[in-house]
Amino acid sequence: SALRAVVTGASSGIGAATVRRLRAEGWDVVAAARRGDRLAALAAETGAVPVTCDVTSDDDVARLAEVVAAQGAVHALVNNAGGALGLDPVATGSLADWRAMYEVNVLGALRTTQALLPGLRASGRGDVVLLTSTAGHGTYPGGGGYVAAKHAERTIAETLRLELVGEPVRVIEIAPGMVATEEFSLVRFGGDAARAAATYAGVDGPLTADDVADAIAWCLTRPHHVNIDSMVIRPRAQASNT
Ligand code: NJP
Repeated sequence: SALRAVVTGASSGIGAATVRRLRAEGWDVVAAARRGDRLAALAAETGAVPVTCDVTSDDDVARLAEVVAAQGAVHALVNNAGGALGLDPVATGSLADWRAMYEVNVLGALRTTQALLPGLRASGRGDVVLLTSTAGHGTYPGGGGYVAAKHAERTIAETLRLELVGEPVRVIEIAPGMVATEEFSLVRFGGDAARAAATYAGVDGPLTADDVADAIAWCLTRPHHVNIDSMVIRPRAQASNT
């Protein structure tokens, strides 16, 4: 029978590309995010099972775990829900923005991982993927709470991997640089996707969501004794951690 993956933040960007890629490779996929209309369209297109779920909600994540358990064995959780909600200097950054970034990037990934881990262990072939960032491998002025949250998420990945040694669950960190998604255009270009695309058009452009989905799928399809601990993927032109 097919392997089954759960992808959070599946309604756009890297998450949606990962759902498409895994479906194309024959996986059963549960696609989770808050925007139900987007999930319904993705489900109609790909055959993924849509679950409306805010990863900052205990109830929503518990329900997600119930839906997944009802589907059968689970083999991969892709913790992709996240993003930068405000980029400000440390001196003036809003505590509300920092809190929100920790809620989704750090505690959201933690909550979802805790909820799905029993199923991933029980299947005998589990993977936990965490989408961090090049921002989690350094820092930059103005990166603020996003940098801090991605460092925290990365540390969770490192620690969990050590804690799971001897168990049939791998932990894989994927750290992309600039990716041409809605988040990217919103944070860098005030939501002007056309200007974002024009600025980065050509060979020195940002990664595409498909580039990152390829990397995720590659890590997931290595023989299960091979753990790709951490993969940093940047566009060639990106020299810094921004
Ligand atoms: O962004 P975007 P990306 N509960 O905005 C969902 C990291 N990254 O694909 O809930 C559940 O297209 C949201 O769905 P919805 C980044 O930090 C990116 O670029 O319906 N889901 C949407 O599907 C993030 O961890 C870049 O609004 C929640 C998805 O998250 C990951 O890549 C660079 C949610 C975000 O999709 C995917 O981001 C980098 C919640 N509470 C790292 N809140 C980059 N783009 O340049 C949000 O280094 N979502």
